[in-house]
Amino acid sequence: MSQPLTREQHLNLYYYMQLNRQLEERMVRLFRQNKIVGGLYSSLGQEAVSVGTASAVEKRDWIAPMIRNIGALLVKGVPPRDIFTQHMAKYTSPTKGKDGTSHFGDLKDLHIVSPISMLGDLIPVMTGVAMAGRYLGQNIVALTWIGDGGSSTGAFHEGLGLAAAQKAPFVLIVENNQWAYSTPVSRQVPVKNLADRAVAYGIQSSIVDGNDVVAVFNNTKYAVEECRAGRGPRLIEVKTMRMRGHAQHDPAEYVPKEMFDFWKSRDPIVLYEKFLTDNKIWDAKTKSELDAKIEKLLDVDQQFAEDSPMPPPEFAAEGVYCDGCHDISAEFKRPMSEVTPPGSGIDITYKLSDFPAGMGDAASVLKSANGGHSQHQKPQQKPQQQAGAPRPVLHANPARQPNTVQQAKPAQPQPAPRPAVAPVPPKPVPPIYPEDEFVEPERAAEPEGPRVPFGRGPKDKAFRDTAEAKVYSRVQKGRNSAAPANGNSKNFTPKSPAKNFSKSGGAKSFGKQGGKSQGKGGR
Ligand SMILES: Cc1ncc(C[n+]2csc(CCOP(=O)(O)OP(=O)(O)O)c2C)c(N)n1
Repeated sequence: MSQPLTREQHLNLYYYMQLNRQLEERMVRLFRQNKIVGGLYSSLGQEAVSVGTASAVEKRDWIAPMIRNIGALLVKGVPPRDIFTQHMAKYTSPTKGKDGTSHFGDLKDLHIVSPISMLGDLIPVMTGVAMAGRYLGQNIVALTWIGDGGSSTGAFHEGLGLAAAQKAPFVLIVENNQWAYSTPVSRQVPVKNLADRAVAYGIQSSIVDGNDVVAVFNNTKYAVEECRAGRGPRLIEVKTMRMRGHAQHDPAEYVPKEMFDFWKSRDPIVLYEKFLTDNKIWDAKTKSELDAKIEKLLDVDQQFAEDSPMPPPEFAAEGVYCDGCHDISAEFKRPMSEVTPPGSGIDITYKLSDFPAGMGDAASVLKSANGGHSQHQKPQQKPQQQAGAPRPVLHANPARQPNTVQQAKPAQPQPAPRPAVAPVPPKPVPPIYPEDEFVEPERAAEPEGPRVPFGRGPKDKAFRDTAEAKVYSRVQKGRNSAAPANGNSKNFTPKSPAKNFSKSGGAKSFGKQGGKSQGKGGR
């Protein structure tokens, strides 16, 4: 885990993070020139997550990136031109212009499963990939990413439950970038650390500073090794920050400025440049050479994409259904006889060694919980955590505290015999985000009683107290059959109430018109 990186590995981490950033910056410019056809989701500030995690898997391993993991595609070997052409929907793109974002993969060589837009679905899919790899004797690890928002989907939990029960060699990176669209984590998840969700599935997890690329790399490498040794799956929560809106259309005005300022001071590339300089891993010349290499590559690939044609119209009808385009077959790395009958035959009856004590512990747990008696007893209350109690501090260097929060410390692998670069002493990092200072925006108090199905502004509140509102809400409930407050159900018909109670008209205009409406019939 704490094995020091070689100089080449260090420089590669920088190269891919910077390539990731420069590529996306160019795509933002292309978007503004109206040359990007699909959505563009920035990973600004999250480059260390994509690059650090993807660098920790091997060529044989499988990844399934999400929208903010362009860096992982680059590390796995996808050339920038594929990402340019894909977003510009060019005929030269991996999907030949049929998709405008990053819905493409490479099952044959690079072992990349295409993103699935339905958040969470990649978790059961990649669990399946991990299980298939084990079945075929490939000794591979499967890895995917999920956002903080995506960690609340059903598929997340179903998939993780399956992975845990099957002990699948599967690594799940929970990319906690603090926001799901405009919803902060604290408003959609009742736990502080998303890594805690692993506890429910009995799997190991850790928390890492997602802006420290070496920490991300080391932690993921360890998780991958654990999986390969048959001790998976593992969940890693990386704490980072989405430094732009959800996509290009979103200026993210709901994010407190202080939060951006805080995370800007922790920019992963700036931090890593300083690290490389302080530890004499590079000098100014090396940096400018790497930067020039990136610029040259992007110049060529961008030009290629811009010069590429759009797909011909008739192509829209082609490739809709698979007509044998996928030349994929199971690659057995073990004798097939091991997994086919009779070799695979098992005795299907379960055996209990010492029932009831051995009955999955249920009987013994019940016995001790009841103190040997059968009646129900109150479970012991856990002491409440005191407000203001110290929060767990994250450590930049996982060597110091590999599973940085509550998990058991794993065995330390032996250091490499001759490290190219001396290991860096662990340094404390500031708290990831001063959450205690995060003041929620003021919200109007929820009104008591039934809600009039319109706005919730002060005007609406005033309206709610009026007699018309009470009548109206009944009419809405029962539509035309509802009786107004005076019991005159026959004649009461509000005249286009929704229209009248518009922004311009407000409660007043509805009050007047609605109250007077005494027509016939319904709407
Ligand atoms: C099952 C599902 N629900 C809703 C959406 C729409 N959607 C796309 S991205 C997104 C926000 C995701 O937030 P998060 O998981 O935190 O990832 P981030 O965008 O921050 O990287 C939502 C709700 C979806 N794609 N899939």
